[in-house]
Amino acid sequence: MTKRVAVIGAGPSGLAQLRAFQSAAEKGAEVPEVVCFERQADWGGIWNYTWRTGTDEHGEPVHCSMYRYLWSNGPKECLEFADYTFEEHFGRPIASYPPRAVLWDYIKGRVEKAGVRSWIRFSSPVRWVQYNEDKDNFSVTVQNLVDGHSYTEEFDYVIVASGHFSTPNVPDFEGLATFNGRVMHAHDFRDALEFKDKDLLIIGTSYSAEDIGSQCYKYGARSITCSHRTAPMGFHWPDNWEEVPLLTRVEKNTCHFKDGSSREIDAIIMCTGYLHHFPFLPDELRLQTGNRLWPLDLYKGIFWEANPKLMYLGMQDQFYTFNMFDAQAWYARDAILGRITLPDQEEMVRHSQVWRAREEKLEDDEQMIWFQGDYVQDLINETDYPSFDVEGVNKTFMEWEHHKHEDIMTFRNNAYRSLMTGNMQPAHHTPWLEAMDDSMESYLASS
Ligand code: FAD
Ligand code: NA7
Repeated sequence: MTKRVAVIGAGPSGLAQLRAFQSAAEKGAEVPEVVCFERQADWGGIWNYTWRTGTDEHGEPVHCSMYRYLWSNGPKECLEFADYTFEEHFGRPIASYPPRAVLWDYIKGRVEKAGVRSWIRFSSPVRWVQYNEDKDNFSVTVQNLVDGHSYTEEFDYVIVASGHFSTPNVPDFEGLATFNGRVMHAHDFRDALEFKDKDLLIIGTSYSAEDIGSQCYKYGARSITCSHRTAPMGFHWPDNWEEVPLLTRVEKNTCHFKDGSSREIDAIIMCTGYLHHFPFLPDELRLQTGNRLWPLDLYKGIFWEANPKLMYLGMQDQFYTFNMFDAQAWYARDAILGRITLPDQEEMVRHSQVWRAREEKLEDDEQMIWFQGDYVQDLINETDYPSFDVEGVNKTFMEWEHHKHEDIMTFRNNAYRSLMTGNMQPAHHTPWLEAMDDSMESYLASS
């Protein structure tokens, strides 16, 4: 009987899985029936923008954490698909830090070409997954949001590709209930113009803090104060930007910090990260981890060690994104097709511990990038995913880091060489700080 594979989520990771199976089928392999369940009405995961926050029209939590005017936070040359280049999609080289709409279009282009949309059931959140010991398979319970009907089907394999930057981690701070202004998490941030002429407090020091702060600066915030728990970001910030220690207490509009200083603040945005949240998985199948490069319990960063018929894609913290999800999806596919034999559980655990021990010694972003590059290389060595210059991608990431430290407000004006086509990409027609229109038409216009 034909095997069945359930893929949960049609974001970049889930779509990578569909493309992996389709590409094997195209080359003549017999592939299982693949059914992808997607909660949203369209594909692209977090890149599928909505103005909505909170709950959607069906009462489901809104998945989108992206916002207007979001431009890629790393060079597109580092995330390029090895089997579908930007030049193939856009017909020519384009600048290196595309806005969200351009990247969404690129993600969609590959899977439209592959013709896998019919494999996806949209508006279909997975509600529960249960392993059936007697049949060695899974029961997957899904709700069709359009007609409200719930149903259960059996699958031989389940691949969790539901993302982990959607359920906000929201700490509490003393006195917040007295604050006379907007308090929100990055997940609900949509438009920097809301904060024009405001004194803004941002809590956190990672990508969301850096980028949301930069957006608000670009669109006219009066001042930006960034509060850190561990260490400041340390970039060369504009004059109206300051880094302070952790918020300790709020009294109406006065925010007090750990060093005894205080500021008058109009709005607070918590850029405090996200939770790995899988309400559809029972304890024995559920990954429990923080946002890190090597979560435990996943052999090769993919296979649930206690039951490797359950797989996870994209659950790591990410420097590498789209092409890492591809590397994982091709590997998962080959395990399902029997082209790769997995070791026993003891060996899987031992293997993961070796990678974790290495991860724990990493001291800075550069080391973390080389680590994740090694991981991607390790995966692509064993499949027919088109081999690409991982070392070259690492070096492009190094340039990116260097450009950010040179000037955090101009790093997006740089251009890089595609590691897939070898072609140098053009600089964008307008410096990022002056480019207010984030539409695809504007980005692709020649001047
Ligand atoms: P997602 O994109 O989150 O997709 C998961 C999908 O699963 C969603 O469509 C969701 O609806 C679906 N789903 C969830 N639960 C269920 C369920 N129970 N049943 C059915 N479907 C479900 N990466 C970059 O490379 N460059 C960037 O510039 C960049 N910027 C980012 C900015 C922000 C604000 C955030 C939050 C992330 C950014 N990322 C960026 C990282 C981003 O996470 C990845 O690019 C990528 O979207 C991850 O893909 P994914 O498929 O794993 O997860
Ligand atoms: P990250 O990268 O997981 O970073 C979370 C940040 O939140 C980090 O600076 C943490 O500081 C900080 N944090 C977490 N909890 C607290 C509390 N309680 N108090 C103060 N600060 C806290 O999440 P991001 O949203 O920035 O990035 C996620 C993805 O979105 C990323 O891949 C980008 O592509 C876009 P810490 O250093 O741990 O002290």
